[in-house]
Amino acid sequence: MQSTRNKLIDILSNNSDTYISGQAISEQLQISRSAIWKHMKELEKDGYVIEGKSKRGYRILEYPNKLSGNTIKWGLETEWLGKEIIYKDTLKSTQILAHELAQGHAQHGTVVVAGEQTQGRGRMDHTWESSKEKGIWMSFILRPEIAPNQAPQLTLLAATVLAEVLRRDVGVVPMIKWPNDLLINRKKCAGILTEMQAEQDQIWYVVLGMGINVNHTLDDFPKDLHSRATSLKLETDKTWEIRDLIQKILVTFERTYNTYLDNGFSVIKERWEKDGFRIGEQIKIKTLRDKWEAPFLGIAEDGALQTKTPNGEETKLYSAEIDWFS
Ligand code: BT5
Repeated sequence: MQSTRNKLIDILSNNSDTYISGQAISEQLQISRSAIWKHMKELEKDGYVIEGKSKRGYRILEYPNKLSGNTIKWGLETEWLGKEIIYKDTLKSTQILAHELAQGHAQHGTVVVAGEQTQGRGRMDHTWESSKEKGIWMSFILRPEIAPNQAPQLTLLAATVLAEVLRRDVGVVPMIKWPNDLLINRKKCAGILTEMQAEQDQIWYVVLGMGINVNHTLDDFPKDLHSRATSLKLETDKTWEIRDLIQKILVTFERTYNTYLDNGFSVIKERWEKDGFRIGEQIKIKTLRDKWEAPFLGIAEDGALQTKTPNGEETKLYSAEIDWFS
């Protein structure tokens, strides 16, 4: 249940250009005018700047700089993604909380964001470094009506979304390394982790996590990542507003996801392959059992890596590392 305070912020946010009268707020929230006034004073203590004019009403002039569910929602132009945003200063992992919420019936499009993660995770129990307020650490809860074997397509879809935002809004040249890395100048600046709960032919839910290094300097990374990780700040010499980037990602993700549901994976595949790292080249491949070199032929309709076995036969791989850093 949304608190009265959050509902009040929603009402004010939806009327950001105009004043909304105390009477209208009181009717919508079923609370007295003096209760509204008290809520406004509390919001001001939290850094909201609210203008109140007699006869006209209230409007928000400024949101607090600090990230919160409400500040991320302010001005967010999506229809379903991020209608519910849960923000925590510190979490073990946004994936863990998102799984808990999804099992408790959180709605499709719920977004979990953390200021820092103490146990951020990658694939196969890898660690994901998520230093405090330096990056975007967030997970989406999705309830897609697709078959479980199509879920890997969502990782590739998310990668094309990040590539689009990085190119269009940050002005860098991104490359997508199969299946889930975003590289700038051959260094990793973002990773995606898709996890799901499913039964034979039905997905219960997907938790899609994204970690993006935004305002890190080199010292914010552990030493072993210095030669292979990067951030938007390191690449552009600019400090980026995290809230603004989150909104751009949400809007672009929602649009791309809708396109995917309407038109299928082929549009995403085409976009992915345009930015795909080392497509057509000879790559190093590592699976649980084997290591070998083979050509990267492209990605299959189901998101798998198309390549050749050590014996030279064409094959599809669903889980592997390519061109890892040794
Ligand atoms: C990934 O795994 O790249 C997926 C990362 C997903 C992180 C998000 S953050 C929000 C959500 N909550 C979570 O707990 N996770 C998701 P993988 O391909 O396995 O890559 C992990 C490897 O990347 C590590 O083993 C390191 O070598 C490297 N690495 C770790 N932290 C990094 C960072 N901040 N930047 C670049 N590389 C990093």
